[in-house]
Amino acid sequence: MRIDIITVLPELLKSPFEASILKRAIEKKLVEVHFHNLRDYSTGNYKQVDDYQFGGGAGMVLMVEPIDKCISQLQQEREYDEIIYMTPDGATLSQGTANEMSLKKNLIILCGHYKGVDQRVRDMFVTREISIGDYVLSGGELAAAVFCDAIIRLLPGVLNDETSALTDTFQDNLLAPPVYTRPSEYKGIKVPEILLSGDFPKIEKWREEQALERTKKRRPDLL
Ligand code: 6GU
Repeated sequence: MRIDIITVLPELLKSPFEASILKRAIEKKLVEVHFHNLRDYSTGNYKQVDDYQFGGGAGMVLMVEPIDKCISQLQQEREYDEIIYMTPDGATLSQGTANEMSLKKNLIILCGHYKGVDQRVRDMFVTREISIGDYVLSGGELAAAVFCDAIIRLLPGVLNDETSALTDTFQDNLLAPPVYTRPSEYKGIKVPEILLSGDFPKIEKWREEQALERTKKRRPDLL
């Protein structure tokens, strides 16, 4: 998989890719992530990438021309499966969307900023608009990092234990069951006996029940 991220703030976006699972995925060449500073595609002497909105109103809008130049250049190099615009008015990201996007080969992710991008960018290029929840961030960069993490960890070979993404919360529209590690008793609180029993079919059944119970209690909307 290859991901190209277009942003006015690459420095805000880079560090999540320099640690832990994402770093290892890149080192293992399971994914390539490229950052494109929109300012490098601006025209004119002032490297301008944003401007006031027509009709008046507070807040700047990212201009169509630099984004067009950047996307068009990328599209000359390869075909993209999706051009995704990160925006709070997009469709809320779900595990299903993450699963679907993890199967794609080449993605462009465009990070909004200020009041967002000129509507013509969305009309001309964008194939999908994604939000990470009903609250507003200062820009699409942190949302893009969240989105990338959600898809990269699903790529084959990224997680050590290949099955572990399958038991994640949300993978069956259920929350994950409780987990424990040593010691088996801490300050008088014991790990549920069944987990120490070695009876794996029984343990599996217990986990399913716990997952269902937790989901009923905390997220009945998922059922
Ligand atoms: Cl994708 N962008 C911004 N700016 N705010 C958000 C978001 C995205 N998703 C939730 N809030």
